[in-house]
Amino acid sequence: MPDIVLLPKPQAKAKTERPKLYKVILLNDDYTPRDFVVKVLKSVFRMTEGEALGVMLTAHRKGACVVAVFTREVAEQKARQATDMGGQHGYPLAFTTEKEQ
Ligand code: NFA
Repeated sequence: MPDIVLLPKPQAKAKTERPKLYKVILLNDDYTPRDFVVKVLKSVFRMTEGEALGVMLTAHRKGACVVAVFTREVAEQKARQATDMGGQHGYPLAFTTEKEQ
C-alpha cells in the first residue's frame, strides 16, 4: 500500500486588482469668467487658489488641462458636479473624463 502524500494547500494569492484611473479634464471656453473657473476648481477639487489659477490658465492657454485623477465613479461625479455649477450660472463651462493610458 503506497503512502499517501498530503501536499500543503497552495496559498491563495490575494489578487488586489488596482482600479483603472480616469482623468478629469477642464475644457476652455470663451465665456466663463476666470474667477468663476477658479472658484469651481477650489470647491469641487479642493485646490488652493494657486493650484486652481494654474489649472485655469493652462486650460485657457492650451484649450484643456488635466485637473486630477480618480476612479471612474468619482471622476464622473466630480466632472458632472463641476459642469453643473457652470450651467447653474448660465456658463458653458465643461469638464470631461478620460481613461488613463
Ligand atoms: N477662457 C475664459 C476667459 O477668458 C476662462 C476659462 C479658462 C474658461 C478655463 C474655461 C476654462 N474668460
